Amino acid sequence: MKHEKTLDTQAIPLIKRAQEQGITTAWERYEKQLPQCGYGQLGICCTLCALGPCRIDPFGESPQRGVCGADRDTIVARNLLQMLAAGAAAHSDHGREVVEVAFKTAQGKAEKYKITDSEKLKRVAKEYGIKLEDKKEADLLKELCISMMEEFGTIKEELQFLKRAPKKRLEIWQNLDVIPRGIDREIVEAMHRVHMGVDNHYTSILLHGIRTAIADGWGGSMIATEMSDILFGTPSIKETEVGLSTLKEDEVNIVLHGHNPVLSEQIVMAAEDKEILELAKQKGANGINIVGMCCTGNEILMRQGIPIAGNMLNQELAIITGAVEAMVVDYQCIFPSLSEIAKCFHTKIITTSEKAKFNGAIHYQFHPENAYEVAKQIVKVAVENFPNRKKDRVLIPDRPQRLMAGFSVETILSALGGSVKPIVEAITSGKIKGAVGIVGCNNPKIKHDYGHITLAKELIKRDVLVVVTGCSAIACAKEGLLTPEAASLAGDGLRSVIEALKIPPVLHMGSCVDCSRILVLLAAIANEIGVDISDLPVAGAAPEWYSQKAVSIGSYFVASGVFTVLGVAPRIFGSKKVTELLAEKLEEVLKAKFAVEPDPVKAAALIMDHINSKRKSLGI
Ligand code: XCC
Ligand code: SF4
Repeated sequence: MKHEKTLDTQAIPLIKRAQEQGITTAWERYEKQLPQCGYGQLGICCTLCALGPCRIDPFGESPQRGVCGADRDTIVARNLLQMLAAGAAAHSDHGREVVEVAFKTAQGKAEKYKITDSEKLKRVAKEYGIKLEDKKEADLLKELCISMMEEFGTIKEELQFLKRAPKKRLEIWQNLDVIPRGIDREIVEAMHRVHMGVDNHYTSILLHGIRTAIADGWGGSMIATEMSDILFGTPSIKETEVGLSTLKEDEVNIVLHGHNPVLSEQIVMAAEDKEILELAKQKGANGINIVGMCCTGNEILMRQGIPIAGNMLNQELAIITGAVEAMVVDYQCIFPSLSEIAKCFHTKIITTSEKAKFNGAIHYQFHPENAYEVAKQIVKVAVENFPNRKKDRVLIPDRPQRLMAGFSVETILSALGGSVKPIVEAITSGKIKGAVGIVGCNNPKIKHDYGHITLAKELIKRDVLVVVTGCSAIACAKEGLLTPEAASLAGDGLRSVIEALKIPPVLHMGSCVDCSRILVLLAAIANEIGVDISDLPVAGAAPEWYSQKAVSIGSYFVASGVFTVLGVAPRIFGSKKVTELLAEKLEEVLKAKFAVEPDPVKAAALIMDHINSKRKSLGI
């Protein structure tokens, strides 16, 4: 079965159904936007202040300046920084929320939460210079939370986790004066700089973008990952299923969508509550089926082995199956269209975060103190909604796909016998040519999942180990690339390595904030060889990115020394200077740069050239 919009065979019948029933999805809404504004695409439209909106003539005619006098370079750079700041803020605010839940846990105010990985707690506390002595775990957690909260403010001069970066990378950051001082501070300063009449030099604006992105990757996101591991457990290998077919005909289906694991973990527990299971039976259901969506889905997949229904462009389709009793959302990447689509079915859209409310949704306010109660209420709402499901309107696609996930750095290291040495040896011997992180979203500008899957296949075929996060991981999972059997698609060298370890050629490392795990892994490999990350035969790619968070992720990859290829053009081409800086000049200072290549086959070729040249420089 082929389709022009998606590679996901399970999505096809639902896209068709939507068209037949006159339900609009992101694809049609995108088409209705065409042609998208040319000024906007080039980044030369400025709406920052009320002297505007202003735009620059792309062909050099008049006007060449906004009312305030800003030129195209300033406007493009400021727009980009504003996007990046929103992305860094989203990741970091999520991180802060996890720390807040941990803090309440340490104080005994959030009784349903507990410390799950106490070894990691000790390890991270030590990194923060906290004396372990014979402190109680709760006290240790409290001290760690306070230290992490300080990272957000202005007390410190540099973030703790930057020390995880190779020495050479730290020196590069120091010389360029882009060491982040505090996570919130850099984000606020970014917003200050984009105010009319503040930072008007594109280089200065973009360098602060680099600083803010580092504060996300080595700060807010890393804190989110580490603290989630401490509270909910560090992921280990899990096998389960992926696709819209994970929804069940005879059970209450609850989809958990968004990014933060703090409530979803409780919902997973609440769905096992005897009283509620009994109620489900009374309502005629054979059980309660929890499935994930996007990165909340990735979080509970990585830690609890919960099946995952799909990625970003699957969210509307899940409702269109007619089989979802409740879609529970926290924040980020949740289409405002969901409550409209839900009106055509019996599905209830349940919002849970004070900062992410939706028209037409029911709101259940989550607090760490009452999390389990709220979780139980939500599950109950879903169960009670089961009899409203119209059986003749249910369309659940068949053939779920198996997958293996849970590859935290800890799990990868333990699979390798405790150190990165075996990877380094495999890379040195040439069995593995290099490693590439494929990350990021879906975007209707690119055929759904095509960018991720094609790039991953092209790379593993050429003996490149691929690691994935976010919606990219889910795309690859749907194609079966996250199974050990996918070794048959790998080149001989890579195949020999992964077959011995019984792991897939594409390793699922987690959610979007878990791109920080990729940084930790890269740093470990670089430190083992005694080089910088930029010396390694590695690259990053975001073939179908859309979000502001992806701008931040791409930027901290490049800031960390990783050549990064984007599949969707960023809105910078209205400024030659900004484009040159990001695609060329950054290399001189950061030893890494961006490239844009919408065709994943060509992107693979670009990446291979890069990997081969790095191998040559290393003399391997
Ligand atoms: Fe969102 Fe994280 Fe992008 Fe997917 S990948 S569309 S950001 S859910 Ni991070
Ligand atoms: Fe126009 Fe300058 Fe205001 Fe932007 S900041 S809208 S370019 S006047």
